[in-house]
Amino acid sequence: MRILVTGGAGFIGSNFIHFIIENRPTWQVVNFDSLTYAGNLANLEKVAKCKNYMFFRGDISEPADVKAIFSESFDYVVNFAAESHVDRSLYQPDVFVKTNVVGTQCLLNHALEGGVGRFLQVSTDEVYGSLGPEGLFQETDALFPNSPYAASKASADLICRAYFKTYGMPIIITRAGNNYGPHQFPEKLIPFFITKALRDEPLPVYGDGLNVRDWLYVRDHCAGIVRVLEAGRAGEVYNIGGENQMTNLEITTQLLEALGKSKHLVHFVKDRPGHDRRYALDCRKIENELGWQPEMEFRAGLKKTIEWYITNKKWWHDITSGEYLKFYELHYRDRK
Ligand code: NAD
Ligand code: TDX
Repeated sequence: MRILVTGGAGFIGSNFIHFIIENRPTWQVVNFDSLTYAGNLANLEKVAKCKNYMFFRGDISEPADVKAIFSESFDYVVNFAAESHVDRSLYQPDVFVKTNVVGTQCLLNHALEGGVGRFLQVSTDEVYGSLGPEGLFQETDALFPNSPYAASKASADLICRAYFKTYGMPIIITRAGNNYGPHQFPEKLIPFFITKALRDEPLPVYGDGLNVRDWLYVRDHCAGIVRVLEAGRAGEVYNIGGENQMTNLEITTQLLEALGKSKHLVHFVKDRPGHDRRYALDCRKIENELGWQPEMEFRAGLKKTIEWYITNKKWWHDITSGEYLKFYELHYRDRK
């Protein structure tokens, strides 16, 4: 099998490549990534010399780059490449439309021309919008995205659907909940708070801290994607959730306890504009049809994640001293 992984230098993409090299050692993996602020080849140091792994730097929204990669054919394409941080999308929505919408369409176009066995679009629960206190998102629900990020991912999902219906392309969409685990860029809640708490810096909890997310350990997500790729039905959508709903405040408290840090580090700050209240996924389809289930219990996953950030301080020191801080200084002063 030859598999093209886009966005493989990011958080989930790099965990996915490790998962494939370990669990599908006969597959040839090509990683196609433009290396934005979130892409980091240090995430792939352990596999860089493997004979069945190759890196190609390119942008999914640049037709010449995409055409070049599709000069070879692939059995599978998995599209992780995206701008992925909601807060950034509030300030730079244009970049999100370019990569997440135009980029996905560009990839689809060339994959269609080149022929591909299966195209898997990695999507998110955010496309469904926000839930009240009850209920779960179903695959058949209408899409009501609220942030520019969520709207760009929903648009990509719709373009995928159109390529399946119109051209018969073998496309499958997966929609996952909030991932956590090693190698996550320290702008997302869990690694942001771990790296801040380790420096005894205040943890900025947005609003009342009672927004709920469904947390999924990244390795469980990768296993779910492989299951869908190999056994899912073309044209279908599969939710992949951790079945673990928690408020941001619960996460923060557990994290401080695990690190042995004071709860006085919690600082309530101005809410994120358009902040979705709750996400939660109904995962019966992937469970009943494909036999996938999340395996990692949250406390154990959080412990593993914290240990990784403690052991890999250089990885996040290199990041938090660079471009990322400049973005925060520019846009986040008014949140304090
Ligand atoms: P990430 O921001 O850590 O990584 C994104 C990767 O894509 C980076 O390596 C970056 O360099 C690359 N990239 C960005 N723009 C590109 C472009 N134009 N061309 C080529 N490469 C480009 O993101 P992540 O958290 O690993 O998320 C991966 C995918 O999973 C995204 O599509 C995201 O929407 C989806 N997703 C994420 C979560 C989550 O909790 N992180 C949950 C559900 C779905
Ligand atoms: O400093 C913070 N303080 C805070 O209270 C940050 C960074 C976040 N939050 C809150 C906002 C959310 O309610 O924590 C929750 C999680 O925030 P993020 O980590 O930014 O994730 P979220 O906005 O839920 O989106 C994530 O899940 C779906 C990923 O970033 C997306 O890529 C994925 O599609």
